Amino acid sequence: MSFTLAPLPYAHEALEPHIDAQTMQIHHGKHHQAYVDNLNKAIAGTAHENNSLEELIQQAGSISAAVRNNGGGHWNHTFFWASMAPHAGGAPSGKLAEAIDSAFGSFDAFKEKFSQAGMTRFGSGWAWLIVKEGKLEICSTPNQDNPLMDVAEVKGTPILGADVWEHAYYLKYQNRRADYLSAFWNVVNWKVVEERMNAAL
Ligand code: MN3
Repeated sequence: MSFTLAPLPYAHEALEPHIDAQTMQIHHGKHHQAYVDNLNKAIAGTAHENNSLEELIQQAGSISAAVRNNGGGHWNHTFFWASMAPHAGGAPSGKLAEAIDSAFGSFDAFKEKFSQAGMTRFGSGWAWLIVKEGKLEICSTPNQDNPLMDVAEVKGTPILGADVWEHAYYLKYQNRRADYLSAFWNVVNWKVVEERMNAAL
């Protein structure tokens, strides 16, 4: 089986001014496309050729670095695009808002802790909100790893992820990762995050 890159669920410029169109074009059309192409190359003719993406991710510790990095890259970015939307952001509501308050004290405290996870991830990686044993937790991963991987330090089901690789923000924010992470809150699709939480519980 070979993997393909799905189109973005919105226009490249749809997340302006928070995430600029050129960053979206390069991030989706070049970076994500490269993960898909390199994943296909890495599994071609191997025992993993017929694995689903989830199957590959779950055995990240025992597959090649090329499959781990590019399979993770494909999964993480597909998840990331769907985590954002135009005219989104603001604060979550309903059951998700209650779960966030109960796990972190308040929405503001949650945002601070999540941003902190992104800020303190040295080099390239991801910040995550996950469901772990029925509760919400925040963690981060290096490179293109994610909390579904057998190698993850903190394992759980991701419901929100922020890409903190420089390629995700450098054109608009240069080295200001904190500014990018604070703009991210304007485009989070809380409806999707809540659906993921409900599915994981
Ligand atoms: Mn990226």
